[in-house]
Amino acid sequence: MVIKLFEGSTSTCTTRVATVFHEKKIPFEFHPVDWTKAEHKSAEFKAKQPFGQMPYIDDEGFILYESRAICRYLEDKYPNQGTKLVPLDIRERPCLSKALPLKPAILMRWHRPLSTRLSSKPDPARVEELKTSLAAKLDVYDEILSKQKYIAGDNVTLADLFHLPYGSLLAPAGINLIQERPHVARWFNELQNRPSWQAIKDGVKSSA
Ligand SMILES: N[C@@H](CCC(=O)N[C@@H](CS)C(=O)NCC(=O)O)C(=O)O
Repeated sequence: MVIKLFEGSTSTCTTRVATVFHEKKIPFEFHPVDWTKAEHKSAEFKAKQPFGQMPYIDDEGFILYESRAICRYLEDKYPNQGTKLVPLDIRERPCLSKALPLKPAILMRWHRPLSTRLSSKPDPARVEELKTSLAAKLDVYDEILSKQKYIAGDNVTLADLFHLPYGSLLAPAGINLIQERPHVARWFNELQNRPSWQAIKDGVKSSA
C-alpha cells in the first residue's frame, strides 16, 4: 500500500516532504486538505495531527506528523532507494540540524500572491532586520560552499533540500540575497533544478 500524504498543495511543509518523496523515488498518494475551509482544524484531522497543522502521513495505519521527522522517516525506511539523503559519515550527520537559517524568509512572503491569504502583514522594520541577519548567515554559507558542493559535504542531503521551500520564496519577493553570493547561487540553483523540486514546486500531485 502506498504512503498517503495529507496536506495543502503548495505549503512549505508539503513541498519539503514531497521533494523527499521524489528524491527517494517513493510513490505516494496525495490527499489535499483545504485549509481555506479549515479542514486541518476539524476533529477528524486533529485525530491524526493533534496540533491541527499540515502535513501528516499515513503509512499503512502508522501516522506521523512534523515535516522534518517525516523526511527522516522516509530516508530511514528506504535507505537504499533513490538519493541517499543522510550522510553515512557520523561526523557529517549533525550538519542536518543546521538547515534552518533561511527560515526567517517566511516572514517576507507577503509579496507573494500566496500571501493574499495571510491576514496580517509583517512589519517592514522587522523584515529589514531579518534580511540583515539572513545576509550575515548567507555570507558564511558562501564561504562553506566555496569549499564543498553541499552543506554537509560533497553529497546532497536533507540539510540542503530543507532550504528549498523558504529559500524559493526570496527571489519572487524581490530579495536577491541568494543570487548575490556566487557559491550560494550555484548551490541553490542546482537544488531548484533538481527533478524532485521541479516536479512539485507548482503544486503537489500523487505520484502513485
Ligand atoms: N513543525 C511543523 C509545522 C507545521 C506547519 O506550520 N504547517 C503549516 C503549513 S506549512 C500549517 O498547517 N499552517 C496552518 C496552521 O497552523 O493553522 C512541521 O514541520 O510539520
